[in-house]
Amino acid sequence: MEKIRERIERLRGEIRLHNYRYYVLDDPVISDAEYDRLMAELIELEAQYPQFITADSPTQRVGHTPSAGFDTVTHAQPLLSLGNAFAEADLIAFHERVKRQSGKEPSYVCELKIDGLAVSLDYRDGVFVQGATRGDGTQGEDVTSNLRTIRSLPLRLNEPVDINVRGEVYINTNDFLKLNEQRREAGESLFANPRNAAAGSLRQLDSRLTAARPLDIFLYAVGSELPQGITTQAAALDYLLRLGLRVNPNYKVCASMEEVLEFVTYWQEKRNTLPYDIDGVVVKVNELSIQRELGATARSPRWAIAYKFPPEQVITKVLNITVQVGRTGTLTPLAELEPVFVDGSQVSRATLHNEDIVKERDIRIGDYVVVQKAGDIIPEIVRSLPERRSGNEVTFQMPTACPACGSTVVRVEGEAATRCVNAQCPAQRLERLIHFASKGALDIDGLGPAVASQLIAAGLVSTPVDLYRLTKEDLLSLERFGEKSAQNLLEAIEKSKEQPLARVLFGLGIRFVGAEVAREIGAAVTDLDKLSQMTEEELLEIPSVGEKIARSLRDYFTDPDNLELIRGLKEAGLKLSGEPSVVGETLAGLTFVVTGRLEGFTRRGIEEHLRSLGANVASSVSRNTDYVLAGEGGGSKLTRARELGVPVLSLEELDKLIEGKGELGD
Ligand code: 3BD
Repeated sequence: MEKIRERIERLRGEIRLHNYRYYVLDDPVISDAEYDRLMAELIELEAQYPQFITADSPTQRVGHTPSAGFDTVTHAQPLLSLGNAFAEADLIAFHERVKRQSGKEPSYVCELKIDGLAVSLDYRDGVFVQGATRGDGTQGEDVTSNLRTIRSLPLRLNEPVDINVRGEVYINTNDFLKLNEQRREAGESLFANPRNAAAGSLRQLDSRLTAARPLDIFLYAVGSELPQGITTQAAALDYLLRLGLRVNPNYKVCASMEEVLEFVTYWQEKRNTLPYDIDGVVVKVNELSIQRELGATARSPRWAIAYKFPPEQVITKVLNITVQVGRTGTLTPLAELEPVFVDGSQVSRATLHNEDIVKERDIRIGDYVVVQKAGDIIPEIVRSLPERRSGNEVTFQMPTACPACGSTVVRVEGEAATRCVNAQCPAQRLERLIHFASKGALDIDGLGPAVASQLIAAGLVSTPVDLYRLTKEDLLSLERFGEKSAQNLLEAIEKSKEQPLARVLFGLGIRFVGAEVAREIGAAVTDLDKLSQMTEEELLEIPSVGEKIARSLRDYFTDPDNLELIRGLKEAGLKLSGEPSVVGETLAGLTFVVTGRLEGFTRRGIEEHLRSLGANVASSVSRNTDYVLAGEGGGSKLTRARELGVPVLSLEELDKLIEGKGELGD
């Protein structure tokens, strides 16, 4: 018996070593077949002698029962954020600040910024015991079983230490393409990019599914006390590697800021040669003593900064320019593109905004164009390449009739938008319904674009009022609806009757009445009937309501169809009354400073929005500031934020932050 236990131990030791050689050092010393034989023998022995199975055995990577949800884990040491640099000047300013605050001339370690998901791993006596997602930095989700399936994550380290390490879970570009190909064949939805695929995989409740996903990991930091004698970040990375953890080899110790800038420029150009996505470079003060002197703000260390690469620009061809009809009837030209990968996801269409922009940028059907992603998500055409024209390109003409209903379109003098003014236009009806049910409006779960089209196509719904007359039989007559999904949708519709006036008002989709303005109106006016009878002068007294909005509201409430709609909603039992704006908790305890122009918001509007989510809004940047929300033209506040290492967010990043807090996950 003792012999068998020894044999098992030996096999485990060998397999661990080969895992390390293969997954961590990328330098295997035996063939796959030999490895498989060792593994097969271990599996066999453990099957015969289950009393010898231990959790850190290389056979024990996959759990068995899917869990109901993830437990919350409070990180012993919070996972900090990183301040951002977008230009060389930001890195130089960072360097100056480091020198000034520490009185020393540090060296730096540059690391590639892996575009994955930050995780925290705990080892006790060298055995992997728990792993969690970063979450909000303070609390994350316990994804231990899923992390255990990652082959390059050692279940036992080379030394029996107690340690917390941080790293990034990601998926290789090639593995991502293969995974999506498999999903396409299986008729499953595709992941937009490797990052989303990694996030979706790590958050599977059934770790057997995770095990089938090609997740990988790089470690870059120690969250617990480091052993004596390790005095630099470079030595810490070396230590991680010695323990058996996977460290990205492309880091560099730089003696000066010039070398840092060289590293950044080099990888900005060479990022496409890597087998995984990176979105920048993390620059860290190398000397731990200087790191300690500099310390951290509430959110991020003063000794590190993330340089974010500028958006990737890719050339592709405009196959066609089509026109989409929005909910207010606006006709938006859309470029249909030859599909290309930009910053890790496939792009096949880009908005051209309006007629003038198409003219200004001289974008023609058949043109080669430069595409980039604006604010991370929405692809945009930067310019056309007239030098590549063949002469067969076709200039775009805004149609004179609505492509959805055929009625004449109008363009008001001084406005960029061309609009279909037929309120009965089916395309508008659909968009209005989608908008009515959307998250910021009535928030009807399960009523997205696909279901909305189904309802309209089946003739069951034409205006939002019809939603409240839907029966279970109606829904069951639709494809893909079962007993359960029908019941859920009816319940979601019923629940939406409780939504306050502001949301209903926003949901009506009145021109120029965005979520912010609707909130202001909802706080000032007690019910919709009253609002519908207010004169332009009275409307102008509401905060945020200027002449343009007042006129739009008047126009809306003069239209008999709209009055009919409102009557219908009232009869259906919607609350339709105002209530003092409710303060949410999503951003509770966080202090924001706003600077620059933020598209679609007035300064007051955005501040209100932040406050409504529980945030404090301050007027100047200090050590107490958690985030600076910056639009175009932010000046001294931005500089100050960078000096203090306060993270700077764009509107898109704010949305992501809110989403991340509202519902953890991808
Ligand atoms: C990487 C913080 C410090 C230990 C704080 C200096 C913000 C994601 O490759 N070092 C890296 C990478 C990320 C890092 C640190 N080094 N923090 C690092 C990092 N080589 N990606 N991150 N993170 C990790 C984050 N994640 C989600 C939401 C907000 N912040």
